[in-house]
Amino acid sequence: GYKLWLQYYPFENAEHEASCLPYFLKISVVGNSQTISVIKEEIEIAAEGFFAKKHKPEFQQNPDARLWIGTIESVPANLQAAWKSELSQITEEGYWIKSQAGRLYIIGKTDKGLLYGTFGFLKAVQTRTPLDGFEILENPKIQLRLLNHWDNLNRTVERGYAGFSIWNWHRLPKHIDQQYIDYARANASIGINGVSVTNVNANALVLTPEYLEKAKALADAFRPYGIKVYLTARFNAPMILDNLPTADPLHPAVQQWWKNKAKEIYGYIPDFGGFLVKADSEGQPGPHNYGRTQAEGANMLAEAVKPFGGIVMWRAFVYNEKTPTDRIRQAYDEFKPLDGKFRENVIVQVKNGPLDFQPREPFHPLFGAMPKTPLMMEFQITKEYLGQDTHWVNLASMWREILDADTYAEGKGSTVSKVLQGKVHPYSLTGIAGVANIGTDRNWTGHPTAQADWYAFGKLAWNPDADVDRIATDWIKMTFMQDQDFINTTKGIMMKSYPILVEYMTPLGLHHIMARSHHWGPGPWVTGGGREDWTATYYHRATKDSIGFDRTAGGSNALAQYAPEWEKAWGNPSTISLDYLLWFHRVPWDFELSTGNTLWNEMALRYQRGVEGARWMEGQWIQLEGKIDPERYQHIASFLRIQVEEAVWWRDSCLLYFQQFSGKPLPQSVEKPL
Ligand code: GCW
Repeated sequence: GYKLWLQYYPFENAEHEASCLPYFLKISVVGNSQTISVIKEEIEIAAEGFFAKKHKPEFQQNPDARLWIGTIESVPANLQAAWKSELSQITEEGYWIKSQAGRLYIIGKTDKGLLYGTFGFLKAVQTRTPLDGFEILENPKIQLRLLNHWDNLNRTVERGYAGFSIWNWHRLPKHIDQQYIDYARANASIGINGVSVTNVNANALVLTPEYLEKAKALADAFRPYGIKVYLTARFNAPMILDNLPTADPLHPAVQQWWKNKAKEIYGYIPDFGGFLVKADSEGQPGPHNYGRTQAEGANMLAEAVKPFGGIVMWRAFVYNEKTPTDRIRQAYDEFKPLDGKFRENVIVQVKNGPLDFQPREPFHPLFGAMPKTPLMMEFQITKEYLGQDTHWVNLASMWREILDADTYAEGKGSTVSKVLQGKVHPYSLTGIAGVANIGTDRNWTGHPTAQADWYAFGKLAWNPDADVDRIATDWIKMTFMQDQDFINTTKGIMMKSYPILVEYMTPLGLHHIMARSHHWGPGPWVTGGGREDWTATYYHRATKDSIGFDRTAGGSNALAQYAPEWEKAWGNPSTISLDYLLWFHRVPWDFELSTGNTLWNEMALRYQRGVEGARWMEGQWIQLEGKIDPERYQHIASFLRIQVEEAVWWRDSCLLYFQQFSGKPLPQSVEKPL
């Protein structure tokens, strides 16, 4: 599994192989840069796989080559004129692949576009798309497409389930591990153009010369692949590193410290991307410590990196457990009034939902609510709350739901996807970040199928409107094989996996009923421990009569943070989508739902359905034995066994626990708890 989706399997069909071969024999790549070298290398790696080492590509400057790769200005004059309209549509990182008179042209505005175009071409070959007549124009719809690593300098990974951090700080800067290069190739192949390499729970040490030298080595290794390095900034770094008495963002000495620091960083990394900041949340220092706003904090850092073209990604995951206000409304309450107060090189990074990467949350109400402040998405690719390393769940399905959600900000159709693209409100910066699921495990992601989440993340960051069914098909073909049965069965599992997981973990809008601190497995009984909001009872509030969190006007009124259309749709427990019922409402156990079942029965039936779904997934996979290599087959099969057991564990413990309140028997079709 180390090769991810870049397996470049040999052709299964001799005829198809013969039709592709000419494009690999004589290739013309115009230009000369590190990125151009990387393009040639990748074609060589791919050809070695496709043609089982039988043919080696030859690169020569030859306008008659069957595969021609070059930037717009190097396109021959006669074609320039004929292709004027298409060429003018290619944006900075975009590309156009055009088949003409038996030749294939990969054209970009920049070398980076050519690199993406090359991967686009190789993907077509990997998915066995006929090349004769092939044409595609691709421009990214989002500018900043980032992985966020929550990696600590001691190589532990916060919420990482795939081993340790791949950054070996001890061996850096002198040793550049092959894994960094393969990581960069994988990222470039899906259009990721930035990585924040350190945890948002930040260690100021990364800003010292010793570590900047190491970060520079990573940046140098990633640059040819079009990937910029970003660092997390600990807000009180001036105090920690240089004994300043304060980190007040309005204090001139603090401002000067950050300006100097930015200059120092750019001395090491001239194209440093900027800072990612978690402030005033879960023990992290921030502007609140000095009575300042999030905007004042962000702007100070923005001023520091501005002269060098850097940006600040300021996280909206800000809440204070000591305030009695419903935790999920705090970020909106705090950021909404600051709309328009951020510098132009600040983008606010918002999690997909208002709580914390739960299996299912409604979209974050800040999306659509900040017309004058660019917002970017933060998805979690690592599955902190979704079974961690052993559960198979296709996260793209969840992301699709969020991206398609309508904010109604500028009328119907103002989807989260459009907000992110700056199409609802004109944003000067656009971005999507994903918390990486990568570690030192030989297959990178722990669960072999979690590679699909990394892959799909990149694809959706490039085009948030992309079809996730198609993404899954491509991933399966490139990662495993072309066999139609295998594709159908595997894709069937993937496309159903998300609703199945939600049903056995948190049906009907239940949330944060996981075990304490590690967040693995059920824990609806969790209480105490000094943090009320980290207890399950804070969220589900089960009593003998009812269950759920009232977020309507009669309760915390978090519902009012959404558009009136949603207030209407979600405001009534009889008509709200059952997916969000207990997120917004407190509902009596014998309340009759639109399904005709009482709340209690529906809950029990959904947990049961979730378990049956997990068993179905295992049953489907088992049929594929012998189709792929035994290693990956077995790995997934044994994880599915764990997934089924844990689905039963979730069902039984949640139902037994909640039954103490409901006092009702389980419906007949629900298995008796073990
Ligand atoms: O999801 C929660 C995690 C924390 C994390 C925090 C955050 C990095 O439990 O481990 O800290 O969110 O997003 O800041």
